[in-house]
Amino acid sequence: MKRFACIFLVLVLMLSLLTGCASQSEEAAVDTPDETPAATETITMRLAEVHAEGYSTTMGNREFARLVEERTDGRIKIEVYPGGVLGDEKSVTEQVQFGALDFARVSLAPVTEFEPSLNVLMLPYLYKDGDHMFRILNGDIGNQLLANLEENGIVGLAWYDGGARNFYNTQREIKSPEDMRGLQIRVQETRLMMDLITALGASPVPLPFGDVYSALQTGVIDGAENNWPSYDSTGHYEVAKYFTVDEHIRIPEILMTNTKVMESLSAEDQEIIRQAAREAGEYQRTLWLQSEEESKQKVIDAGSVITYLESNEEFQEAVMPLYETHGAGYGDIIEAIINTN
Ligand code: BDP
Repeated sequence: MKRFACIFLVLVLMLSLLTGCASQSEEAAVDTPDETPAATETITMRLAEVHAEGYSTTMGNREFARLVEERTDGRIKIEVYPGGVLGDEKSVTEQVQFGALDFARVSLAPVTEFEPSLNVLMLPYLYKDGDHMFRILNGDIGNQLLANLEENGIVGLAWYDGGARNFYNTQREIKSPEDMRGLQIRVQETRLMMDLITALGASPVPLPFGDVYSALQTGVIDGAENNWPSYDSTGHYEVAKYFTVDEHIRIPEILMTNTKVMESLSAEDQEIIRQAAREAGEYQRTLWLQSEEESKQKVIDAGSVITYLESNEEFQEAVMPLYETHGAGYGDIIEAIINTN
């Protein structure tokens, strides 16, 4: 009996060694440009998006998929899954990192949990405006920080616009940080955003984007913060009518993939993907600027109480400690961003 088991074990071992070799040679084949998927093979990939159909980022993703399919003569199909059906942003970021998902368009916030150096691109009151942010993202600083992401198995393909974020709540007009005291404010599930709320004297409640509406409605939270189009598209304006234009932060948004997914494609297809993503990013930004205006008008017409601040100095002062905590070690980059026109 014992001998039998022994022979069996040896056989199993030999078999596993043999199959190990086979998959290795397959892997080697993937690295050889000539042996990447045959030009006629059709590949279907998935892209995750939390926003609904019709939102600018979803439309950008659809444009990305269209361009890739067209330029590869239908060999690469990208299926876009909007509305968070593949998971919240924290989860899809992890899925892309592990290679379980091909693409995701997310806010940079969940990505900073893997690569903290990216926090430097989302410090409060860092950019003068959206154009300034895009000059940084598309310049040396943006490229350098994106390269850090590759060490985590993630390839950043394009930047999308997410505008400036503002506070809104169910309770009262916010005219100064003083008015935020005691409010429970939902934030994205990342340290920097939690610290920002604490610095302003309110209590942060980290929650996935899709849970915010009901949390506002049931009073689990008093408020949240986001850009005009998200405040509109999610219907948050229906339940939290006090909106303050404090523009405390601009968080870049990113279309990303996994390094192994990219490496499994021919150099030519990789370039098609990169180029299509860049064009989709530009397209999204055009749509973004229109949607900001449209959403603003829509929520005003629906009765939101919009508070414009004479100055946001008090907010700026209160959040400055975040430059120490989250920007530590990146003083040069911060200075370079501030000094870029
Ligand atoms: C929106 C972003 C989206 C984020 C969401 C949030 O477009 O990527 O998930 O905010 O606050 O503005 O979670």
